[in-house]
Parts: sequence; C-alpha cells; structure tokens
Amino acid sequence: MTIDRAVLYLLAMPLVAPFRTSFGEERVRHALLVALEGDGRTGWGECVAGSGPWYSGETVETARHVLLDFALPLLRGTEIGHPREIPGLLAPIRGHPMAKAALEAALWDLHAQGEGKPLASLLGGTRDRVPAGVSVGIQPDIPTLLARVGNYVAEGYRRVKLKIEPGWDLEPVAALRERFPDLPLSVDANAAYSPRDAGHLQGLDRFGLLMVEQPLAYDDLLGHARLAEELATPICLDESISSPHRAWEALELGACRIINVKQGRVGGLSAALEIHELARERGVPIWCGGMLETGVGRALNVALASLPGFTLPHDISATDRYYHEDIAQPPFRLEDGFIPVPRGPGLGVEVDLGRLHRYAVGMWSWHT
Ligand code: OSB
Ligand code: MG
Repeated sequence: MTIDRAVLYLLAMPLVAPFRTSFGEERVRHALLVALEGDGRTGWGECVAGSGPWYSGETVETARHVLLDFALPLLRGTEIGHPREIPGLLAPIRGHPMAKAALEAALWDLHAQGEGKPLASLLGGTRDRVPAGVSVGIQPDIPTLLARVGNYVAEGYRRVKLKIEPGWDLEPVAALRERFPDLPLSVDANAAYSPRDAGHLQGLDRFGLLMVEQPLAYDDLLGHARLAEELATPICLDESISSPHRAWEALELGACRIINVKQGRVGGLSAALEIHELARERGVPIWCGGMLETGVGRALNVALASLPGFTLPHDISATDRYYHEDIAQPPFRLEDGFIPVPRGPGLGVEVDLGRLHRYAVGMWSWHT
C-alpha cells in the first residue's frame, strides 16, 4: 500500500443526551476522522481525542496538527506492507498516541479491504457478536439515574457502568443495587479520587461491583497498587494504561486486576493486540472501552472486542445510545444484549458522505 492522499474531517456530532464525567460534561462529540486514499480505495480511521485535554493530553486540534505536519509526512512515498509497520514508522514522534492510532486504524481498514476480509478476522477475532455494556454519565439526581438505567436494562444491556466522583458515589450505587440486585455493575471515577480516599472507597466493597475503574490519577501506578491492597473490589485501569509496557508495569506492580483496552489511548491497534497477548499469557481479563465514537470508531472497537482474550462486557453500545444519526451505515443495534460483528470487508460499515459533510466543521486535505 502507498498513500496517495489523506483527508481529515473534524465533525461536531450532537449526543442524544449530555454525557457527564468527573472531568466535565459533553453535549457535542468532536470527532476527527482520517480518510486515507491508496490503491484505489479509501480507508477510514477515527481519532478518539476529545475537544479538550481532560481525559488525555491530546485534543482533536493537537491530533490534526501532528497528523498533517508530522505523521503523514513520515509516510510520504513509503510502501507499507502491513499496518503493523506503522508504529515503527511513526516512532520518531514522541507521544500523541491517539493521533498515531487514527492513522494506523485507517491503514488496517485499507489493508483489510485489499484482502477482501473483515477487520475482525485479520485481527484474529473468534466471535461473531460481542456483549454490550453501557456507560452511564453522572446524573442530576437518583430518580433520573434509576429511570435511565431502567431503560438500558430493558433494552438488554449486559452490564452497566456508572460514572462516579466525590459526592456522587456510594448513594447512587446503593440505589442502583437495591433496584437491580443482580445487574452486573461497575463504576468509573476517571481519576477523581486521591489515595486519602481509600477508606471512603472501601464503602463500595459491599455492592458486589465487577470493578472500580481508574479511581486515582493517570500517572499513579504505585498509588493504585497500594489502594488495591485496601479494596476487595477489583481495580481496572483505563487512563493509566498508555502503552503495552505500562500494562506490563501495572500488572507487575499489582496496580490492577483488569484492563480497559482502548486502541487510541495505547497508540494503535498493534499496541492493543500486544496488550491482548500479555493479558492472555497472564490470564488477566480485559474488555474494550469506548470514547463515544462514531460508527467508524465503533466498528473498529467491535472487531477488536471479537478477540478471544476480551472476556468481559464492553463499553460498546448501540448507535442510538450515542447519536440520533450516525455518519456510518448501517447503525449498530443490540441483539439480545450483544452487538453483531460486521461481516463486510474492512470495517464493514459505509461512511455516508452526505452526513459526513453535514456534521463537518473542518476539513483538511493532504497530498503526497
Ligand atoms: O472513561 O471510559 C471512559 C467516554 C469518554 C472518555 C472517557 C470514557 C468514556 C466512556 C464512554 O465511558 C464509553 C462509551 O463510549 O460507551
Ligand atoms: Mg474509563
């Protein structure tokens, strides 16, 4: 494969409902899409960076800058045999994992289309559907929370993850547990607590949660290892796992028992596959996280989640949980609490160019 042209699209996609986490509220998801043209085909990748540097240091604007001014020029005129070569080719760029991952993703789509195979089978996927969980933002009050979760449960979601922060933790979890005694339930703090909160977090132990996700700061592996000794609830790390090496360190330290895998956060699909291997060798359960992706990013997540080491329900929900109208077709739908893995070549979804242009608030073209 050689890349002839790249087009970057910045989309502003209105969410069906505001999504609030401990780091802020989002009403419109800004998504940076990468379209790579080569060998007469177009491959699509979605950058999972957000509009501000809250979840990670990257933003859609830093990603656009790094892609156009540094990453794409590194690939100029290069014959790429396989998308696994991308991390090596982009290695001169320090950091910016989400920007790099978007480029690698588009190359995987191009490669899979060229082979005429679904991305899932090229990655080594073994499932034809993946269990769907739903991530529930911080709600204005407990009745609203119970109503919202009640709807998701009725739709068939197999696990509910509640966003928590100081002031919105033990009470909403107790209310959910009381209303839904057998529901697989987890919580995600997005780094909102400090090591001094260990005693308070022990209050979560009586609710039989699957896990508590990222209670402490993104760069505090040792703090998580110490907290793990105080908690019965397993710790899952998200923000802290920025690479396969960091995953290894976290497991060696005992900082987590479960890993939330997001290919964007770890620098691409190749890195995500390495973490999958590591987790399998060690018998560590992993699952696929989400970043409110459009159907382009979700198609890739579904493909990744079809690998055998992904053993827990994912933050992969149906399209209508995020958007009234998605730029990718067909929408992802829940079937008995699962999302079917697309069967078509590449990502297995089509980008609707009319919708793409309707939601685009910026567009940049790059030529070799
Ligand atoms: O921490 O997992 C997170 C969304 C944006 C940023 C961080 C996170 C999330 C989610 C959404 O929880 C999960 C989804 O896409 O369904
Ligand atoms: Mg998280």
